[in-house]
Amino acid sequence: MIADVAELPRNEVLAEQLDLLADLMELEGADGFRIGAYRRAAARIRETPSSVAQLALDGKAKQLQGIGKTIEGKIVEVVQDGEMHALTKRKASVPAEVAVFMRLPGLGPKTARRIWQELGITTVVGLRAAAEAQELRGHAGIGAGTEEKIVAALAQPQATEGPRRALLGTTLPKLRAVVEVLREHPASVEVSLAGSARRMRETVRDLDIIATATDPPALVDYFCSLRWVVDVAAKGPTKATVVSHDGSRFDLRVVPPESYGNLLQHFTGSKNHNVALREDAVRRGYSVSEYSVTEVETGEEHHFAREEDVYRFLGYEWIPPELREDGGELAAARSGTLPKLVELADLRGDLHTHTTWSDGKDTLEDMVGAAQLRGYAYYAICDHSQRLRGDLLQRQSEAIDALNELVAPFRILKGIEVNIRPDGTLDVDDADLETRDWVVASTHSRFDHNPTERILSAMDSPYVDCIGHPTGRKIGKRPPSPIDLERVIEKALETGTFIEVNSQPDRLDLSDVHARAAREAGLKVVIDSDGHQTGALGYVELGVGQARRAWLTKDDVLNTRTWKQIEKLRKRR
Ligand code: DGT
Ligand code: CA
Ligand code: CA
Ligand code: ZN
Repeated sequence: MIADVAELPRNEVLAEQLDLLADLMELEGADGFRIGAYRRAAARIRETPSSVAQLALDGKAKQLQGIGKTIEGKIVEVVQDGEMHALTKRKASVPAEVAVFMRLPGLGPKTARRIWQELGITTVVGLRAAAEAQELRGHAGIGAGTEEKIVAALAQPQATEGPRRALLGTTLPKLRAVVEVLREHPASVEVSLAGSARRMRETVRDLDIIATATDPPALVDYFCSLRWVVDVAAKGPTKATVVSHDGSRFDLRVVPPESYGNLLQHFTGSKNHNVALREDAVRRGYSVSEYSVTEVETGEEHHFAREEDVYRFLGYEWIPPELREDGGELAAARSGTLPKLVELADLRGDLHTHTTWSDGKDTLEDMVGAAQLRGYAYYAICDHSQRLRGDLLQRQSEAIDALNELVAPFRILKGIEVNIRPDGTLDVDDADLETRDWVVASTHSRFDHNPTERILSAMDSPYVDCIGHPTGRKIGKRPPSPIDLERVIEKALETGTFIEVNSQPDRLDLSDVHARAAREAGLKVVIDSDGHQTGALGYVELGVGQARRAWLTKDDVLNTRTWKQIEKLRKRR
């Protein structure tokens, strides 16, 4: 029998299992080729927009690049038997926490394996004790320096967490997969994400889930026994904290249904929002706790099953989670003046994307197909200028013309992403720029060299429509270049240039704070994916999240309009 699509394991779940299999094989010392193959398959599955489990059942998963017969077979096992047998076998032979060792600073799979096999250490607690007693140095190829790093890393309360704050874009799919799995459990009633991920913060520390259940301990047990859990850091009858094999920490709280609204409100935060809400409540004679709102005078307690009712009772409109940062949202919600925030479905097209004509991973045809599936009306191909020298730009235009005939009325725009050189000039001449429907200009080198002046000078070009990733930051890797945002916004308004919110998970550039400044100055922004593969077009959800955190409405975002309207709004060429 073919299972219903809704019951099939999600792509993220399949990818996690293949990654865990690769981790465990690496720890066992298996050969590198198969490990690499599993990791590549996991990456491919994450990028695939349709259900890979369904494709595998239909015998079509092998058509995906990087997935062969063997891996397709493993996916079918997950669907039909509820487990991947090779993974079950390895989980029985490799102690679960050893997978955590290999993520500690200075340790890779080889050393992790030697710690386990040569020293017989199989738990994080055991590793910490050995490192503190200086029993590791001189063994398993570990020197004093590495041992000290292990001590330092494990001394932190969240030692096994991996990088301190993970990117929202990589975490959100996992969190949603967990929420989905918990919803399927018979004891669960309501399950919601909470915390910083619900607020769409660009990075998150730990992942918060709130649930109600007919049998709370059963749901907590189930949560702790999920396949990818390598460590249960804390567990009680109504809550637990677990660590996944990739180091993410998940907090689950199961709460009484009658207080679900109170608790969801509390655990969504932010802390600053909650503090301000409570202070405001105190002034009005109420005391707000995780579980209830109490009238101070009478001592009467109010519990709310719905979050909307917590806000309403306290005299506010319901506040979208993205706004809950104590940035004026409480006052606006009290006076009924919250903005109507832009939504993902408002976007009518993507104005910054790549193909295999430059460094994209998917072809023009595939990218356009994926854009059509998203329901867009227009779509700009903005391949990198340095990859379109000679007659290539002209040849790409011809390819776009030909495809446009087939997809009309869908409109493929001939865009380009040009480089802003260190001296502020563009690396494409005006005659070529004139042939483009949409020009994105970006800094890709020497980020600290006159970043503001270079952007201002690019905006002077009559052909530049939009500035790409204005600060050039890579979250956790490269700091934003110190641009003078005020001058950039002013010049954008003066020249009729737009600025993007680049939705790549590690860019989100403009950031929420910068986008809010743009809005306050009256500048419209473009939310685009900068997608280099079909699976990346969905990143605009993250850009929309930042835009909502920046209080942006539909009107503040240029590409909520038709292409015709955009042509009227942009600078004259
Ligand atoms: P994160 O995990 O650092 O990315 O950020 P959050 O916001 O998810 O923070 P987390 O997980 O520590 O706590 C979840 C929510 O619980 C937080 O947003 C608000 C609430 N909360 C936590 N600690 C406090 C507190 O000390 N006071 C108040 N009023 N609320 C708190
Ligand atoms: Ca959190
Ligand atoms: Ca938490
Ligand atoms: Zn790009």
